[in-house]
Amino acid sequence: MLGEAVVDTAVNAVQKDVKLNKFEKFKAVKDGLDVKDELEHFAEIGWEAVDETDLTHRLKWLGVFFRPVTPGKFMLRLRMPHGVLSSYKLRVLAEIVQRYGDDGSADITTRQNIQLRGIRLEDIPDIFQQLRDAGMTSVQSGMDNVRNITGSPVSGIDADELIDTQGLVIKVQDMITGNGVGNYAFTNLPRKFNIAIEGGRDNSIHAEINDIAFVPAYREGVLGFNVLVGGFFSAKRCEAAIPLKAWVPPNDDVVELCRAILLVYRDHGLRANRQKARLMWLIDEWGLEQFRAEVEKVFGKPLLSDAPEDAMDWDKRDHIGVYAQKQSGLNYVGLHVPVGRLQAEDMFDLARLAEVYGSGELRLTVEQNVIVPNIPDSRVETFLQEPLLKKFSIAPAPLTRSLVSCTGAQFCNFALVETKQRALGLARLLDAELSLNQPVRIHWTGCPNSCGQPQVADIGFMGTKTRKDGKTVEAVDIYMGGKVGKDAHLGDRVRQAVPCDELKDVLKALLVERFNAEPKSDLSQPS
Ligand code: SRM
Ligand code: SF4
Repeated sequence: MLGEAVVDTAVNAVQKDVKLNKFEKFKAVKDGLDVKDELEHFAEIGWEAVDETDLTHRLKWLGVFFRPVTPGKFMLRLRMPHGVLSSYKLRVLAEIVQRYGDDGSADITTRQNIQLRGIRLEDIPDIFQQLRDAGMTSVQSGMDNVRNITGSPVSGIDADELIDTQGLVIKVQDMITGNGVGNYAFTNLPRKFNIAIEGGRDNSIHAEINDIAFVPAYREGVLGFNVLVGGFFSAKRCEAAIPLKAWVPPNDDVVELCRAILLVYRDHGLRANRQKARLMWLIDEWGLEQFRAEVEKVFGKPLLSDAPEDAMDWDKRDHIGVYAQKQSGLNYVGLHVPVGRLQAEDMFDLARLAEVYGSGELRLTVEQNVIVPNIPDSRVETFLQEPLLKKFSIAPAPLTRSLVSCTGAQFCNFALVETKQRALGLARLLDAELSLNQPVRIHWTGCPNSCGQPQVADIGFMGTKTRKDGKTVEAVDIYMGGKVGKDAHLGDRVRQAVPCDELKDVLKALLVERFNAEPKSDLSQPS
């Protein structure tokens, strides 16, 4: 844990900066984390009476998001390090959303995490107690904090994995959040911050789009991690992470290097213009060599040079279906959750399946799906007969299978278009009309913030508006060429402002021309 002295340094660094943006100003007045002591009071006075900055900004430090689209019904963003959770935890979350009836639901996010919907502010003190009792936290999951830390969803069960990263991810989260209770050392970063620790061969978590990514690499025969820095997406600029030219062994050096980079970012990151505040902007300003040298100073010992190449040499897997684990006689089964949306009864059912057939554990993927691990060979067939697998299939059609979508207009006030239902409707329609011999990864994002990562997709859609027949209508910019897995790189925008009502024909043509889709010969024939 960091001492008071370091925290003071951060505050001074912020206060010395003369040109602060409005977010920096309100953070300087009161730290976002401070609202943790006011929750009972907020619950008593009701959300309408809460100070506006506390309501719309500071509560996000606790993972509580006011939704202007559904005032009074909040979103609660958890932390699910490595996307691993127990049936017990999932049941607690199911009970929380169940009490909100039709307003209550949950989403699996593009960072292997869970967000709950329909939450009432007056229930937050009670809900936080339930989370604490179940060993969960939502602290520092929004605004200028480190987001959920991602890792391979099959860590520890994948026969081909290089490093089991689960323990490391938890240690890094505990360092950043003060073991889940909140840590003022890292609650005033210049901007949001993403960390990923990959231990598999297939770059399962899009390492390249994180502010810090650890990727497996052999250095002089020893397995550890090459370190990448500065990856991010924003409305203004998208960059893949670049090598820090450093290698660390898979031990506490990972935690200490995260700490060092975060301290350098916190104390020197740019705070004048919020559109130019992510880590890469600091690396640009200083140059990589200076950035690396400053990090090394805080790290407290020389950084080793990087390994000549990383060890991610596989195409990316989606984990949907039945797979043998490295533990003989056990299997993991990946279920497809359409656009990540869960209802309370789905969550109860998933918890039951994990207990009855597996070990009670569940895993989440950045494709917004669920994995049930540790199912014995003898139980797989019965598991596959469970009614929930009709909804959460192990063999979805190719377009539906690889679909990812951000929240969109249903709950997000940044959204320029509705995403989840439109994405699913279109995928299902074209799955019915076209034969494809490969999945096509389609990602939807409702605005240029890129939460749905259209730049990593085969085909990405980014919400926008356009004029058609004298009216403003919902439209998308189209991205193509995102490559994932080994040699990942970002896709580019290839078309602008295609009205959504023309999208079916446009997408169909793209699938035929570029992905060898063929019209199904007779749509009236049952398949
Ligand atoms: Fe995001 C803001 C949802 C992953 C880039 N993102 C938001 C907010 C909080 C805006 C808001 O207050 O309404 C959205 C909440 C909507 C809601 O009600 O759900 C939101 N982001 C999401 C999620 C839920 C999308 C999803 O459906 O899965 C993802 C939650 C991840 C998590 O568990 O923490 C989510 N957001 C991402 C990603 C993808 C990733 O991390 O791999 C990105 C791009 C990568 C990156 O950050 O570099 C992303 N979100 C943004 C940005 C642009 C950041 C920037 O530097 O400009 C914003 C806007 C902002 O921060 O100002 C944003
Ligand atoms: Fe909201 Fe835009 Fe993020 Fe989608 S991409 S969740 S619309 S901020």
